Amino acid sequence: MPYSDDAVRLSRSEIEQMQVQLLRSTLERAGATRAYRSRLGGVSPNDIQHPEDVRRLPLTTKEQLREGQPDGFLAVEQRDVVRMHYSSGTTGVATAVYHTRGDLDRWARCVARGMLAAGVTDEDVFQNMMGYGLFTGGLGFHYAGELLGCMTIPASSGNTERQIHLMQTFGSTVLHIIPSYALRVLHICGRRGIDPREDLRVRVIFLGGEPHTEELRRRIEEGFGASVYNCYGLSEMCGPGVAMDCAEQNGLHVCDDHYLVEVLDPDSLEPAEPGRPGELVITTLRREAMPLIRYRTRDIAHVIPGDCPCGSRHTRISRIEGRTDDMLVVKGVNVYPIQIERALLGIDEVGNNYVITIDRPEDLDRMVVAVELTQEAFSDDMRALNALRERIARRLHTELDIGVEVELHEPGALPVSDGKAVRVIDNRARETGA
Ligand code: DLL
Repeated sequence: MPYSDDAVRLSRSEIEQMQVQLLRSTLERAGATRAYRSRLGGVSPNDIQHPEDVRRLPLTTKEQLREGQPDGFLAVEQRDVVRMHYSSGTTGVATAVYHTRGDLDRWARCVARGMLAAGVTDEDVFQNMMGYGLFTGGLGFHYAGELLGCMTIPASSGNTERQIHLMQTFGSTVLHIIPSYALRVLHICGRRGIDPREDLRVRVIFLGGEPHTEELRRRIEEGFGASVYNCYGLSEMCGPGVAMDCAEQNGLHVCDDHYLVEVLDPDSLEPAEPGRPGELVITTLRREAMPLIRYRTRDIAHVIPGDCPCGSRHTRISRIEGRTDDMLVVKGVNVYPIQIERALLGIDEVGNNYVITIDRPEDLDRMVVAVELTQEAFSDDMRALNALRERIARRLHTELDIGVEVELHEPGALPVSDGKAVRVIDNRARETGA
């Protein structure tokens, strides 16, 4: 029997009824932990009559999670824990997250739901190119691939030559990969004279783990000749699988039967106006080992109103539009790195890698954007290169409203990482000794 998932057929009211029941049991489980015992403000499970009653509960921050380490948030006996992951510390603070056997099973089902929606079946060869280990990206998709009956290749990240060899030898049809690494693979294919559209069999790619723009998604689709689906998640929840694109590729469906998502104005902490961006705040609904209530993700997105043509009534969110903590203030202006990517990738001559460096020589902020060009655009013609540099600088100026220095590089010249890309180097704190 092919794998199926009935939860995608739930009506909105069935989802909400389910959320109320699940929220009540989450409250009960969380109330037994050291971290939440005295923090729930006397709200009892019976006070929850509607999913919106979650707002009566306190928020949980990354700092609290850190203070509660290693086991303040643990809601089961340690013998019931079968796995621990450690968050990558995108913001410099790593925290342990625990899972029971049931948690792992539900996690695999969340990811499998998104893979199924993208048309993955047991006929597929699934090459999982995300790091295995403490990072949740690899193992998070691994068991979902197996659940669907795919021939699952635990390739992990890195060793690009071998990755390409695996794709060629086993005819991989589905990939899971970090966006910046997908660009790297395309680059190496180009250098080796391999045309992924002709020479590989990849038809579906799941991207996740780091912010990326629609422009970047399109480049990867074109490069591989495959459909690319976005997958969002974070270690504090399960990892990948909190929300994933469906076949419509017009927003990510949250697994509403596992996660209750709110979008809050990060300043007032009140619900953002419908359709307006705000911070994603997530409550786990079924997690046994480590229930989290109203966890502030710092990720910014908006809820997409209206029904999705795919038929699922699970909440749809936009791609992540930034993080509350990745905003840079340069020359007194707020700049989000993703704005820079959007502007750069809208220029045909710009290749697939870029690095933003900010420093403060003589007490004045300076932002330098180093950009790789495409093979076709890179040449010895200094006049043409200067004109291109000016065009890119003007485009960035229009987008950001500040002057930016642009450096042009040949394809493959800028540093790459097998894991999450390091796009921003801010030297200012170091220079001022702050
Ligand atoms: O990156 C989990 C994951 C792995 C998700 C693989 C999807 C695929 P962390 O290392 O804890 O977990 O980092 C979580 O990464 O809060 C976002 O800021 C960012 N992030 C994850 N997925 C996306 C995405 C994993 N699709 C942090 N788009 C999150 C934008 C993403 N940002």
